[in-house]
Amino acid sequence: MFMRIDHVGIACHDLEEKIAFFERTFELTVVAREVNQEQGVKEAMLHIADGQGGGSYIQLLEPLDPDTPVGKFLAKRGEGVHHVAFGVPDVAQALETIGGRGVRLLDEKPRHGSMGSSIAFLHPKDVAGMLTELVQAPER
Ligand code: MC0
Repeated sequence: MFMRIDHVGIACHDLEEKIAFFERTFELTVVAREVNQEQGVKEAMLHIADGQGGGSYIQLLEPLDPDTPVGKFLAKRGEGVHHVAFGVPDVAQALETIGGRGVRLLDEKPRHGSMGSSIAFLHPKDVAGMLTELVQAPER
């Protein structure tokens, strides 16, 4: 079902400061930036490698507001790994299969994600405490 780790999402207070840190320290490059109002984030994708069905990235996330998923996470836990996203061939199909196995779906239908992807989240309490995202990369 999973083809690759698409990205690791990291919650941070100051996006520009963390981009500079990741570029300087790990020699990574920002390949996309986006404001996603629906998800309440300002984000940047830093490319790591190309994999099956798409790339893999570090995703830096700054909340647009304290009352958003990432804003609440930062207030409760501070900066750190917010979620892990796995590349799948078909998000809608994966949701149906995984939901049928008893995992709570935070999204019943795919939503808009980074770089034109379709995404959906699974409840962390049903996945060993890990907020899990499914990602279908756009057709090329
Ligand atoms: C909350 N919890 C987490 C967590 N966030 N556990 C692991 N990882 C996280 N990131 C835990 C809390 O500690 C708490 O456990 C329980 O889940 C309920 O959390 P809450 O603080 O009461 O907050 P809720 O219930 O309002 O929301 C949590 C939930 C929410 C995961 C359902 O954040 C959500 O729907 N997230 C999916 C959307 C999202 O995260 N969007 C932002 C990234 P205890 O034990 O304390 O009860 S958007 C994105 O990344 C896009 C742009 C993309 O990739 O393309």
